[in-house]
Amino acid sequence: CETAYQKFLRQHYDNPKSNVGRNYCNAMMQRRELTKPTCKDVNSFIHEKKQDILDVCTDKGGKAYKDGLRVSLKPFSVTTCKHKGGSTRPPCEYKENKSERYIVIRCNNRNEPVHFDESI
Ligand code: T3P
Repeated sequence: CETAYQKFLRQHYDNPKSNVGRNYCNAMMQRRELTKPTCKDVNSFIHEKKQDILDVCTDKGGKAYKDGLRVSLKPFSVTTCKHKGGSTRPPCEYKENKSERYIVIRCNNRNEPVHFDESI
């Protein structure tokens, strides 16, 4: 079954950024199974190398932030998808915002990311 780290990758890792047609968020949220049974409200995809994301869990690429979270030392390319509102049942309509931001994540005791908290 899916580990917390595998779930993090499914939900938040997309490098290089997938070519999925007109509406990146509508396609990716469906493809990564974030629209069942209801539309996930907010979800971010990171367009950086897997090792660079892992490094945020260590001193190499990250540092301690509040509440046991970690923040990246450099800005990452991130697309955040936000549900447009209306019905929370599929089909889900998202707007996208792509920018360079510091990512805030939680890591497990094996220094793997398991939760995306926010980008700042
Ligand atoms: P998860 O813990 O499965 O990674 O905070 C609730 C969820 O919203 C959490 O899911 C992460 C997600 N989220 C983003 O992906 N990007 C954001 O910028 C914010 C604020 C939340």
